[in-house]
Amino acid sequence: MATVNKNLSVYDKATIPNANGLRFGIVVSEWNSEITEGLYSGAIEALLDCGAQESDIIRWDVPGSFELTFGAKKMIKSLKVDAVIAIGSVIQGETKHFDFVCDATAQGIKDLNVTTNVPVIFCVLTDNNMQQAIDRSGGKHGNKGTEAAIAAIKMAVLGS
Ligand code: INI
Repeated sequence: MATVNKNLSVYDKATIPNANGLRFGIVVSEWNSEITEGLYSGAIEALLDCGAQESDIIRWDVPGSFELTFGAKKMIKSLKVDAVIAIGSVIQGETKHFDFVCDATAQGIKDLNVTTNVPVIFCVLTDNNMQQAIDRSGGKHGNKGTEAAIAAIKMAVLGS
């Protein structure tokens, strides 16, 4: 059965590998920056809480979620990172643009996971409205950035 309203910020530290010595890249979309900055804060806090060093976390910004794939690809090629977190927020508007951006972003990140040896974590909120995004970037449903950081640590260890 699907988990209903799982709080995205809850994790059991005892079950998470120590992230000390692992290197993380974080690519952040500038669109809906009030949301993506909340996701970034959640991710950073969890990485540090689990033992990652600040000097081992590299942030790059890209204009929108559509550009996350290229940013993550370039990061994997230019830097030695153990995992990349791709952070974005796409909010439904009046046109089909939402669907194209969401599809391309999800497919692009999936393709990187298939074709490179560095895991790329999908930390992209795809919401019907701003309130849903607020609720998931440090609001009542927790922070998807936290969930993404925990996934990044687990996948970095799996890939190392
Ligand atoms: N990009 C987002 O990250 N979120 C959005 O909500 C959004 N909307 O609504 O248009 C968005 N569009 C920009 C897109 O990601 C690209 O940056 C743009 O198309 C240039 O390639």
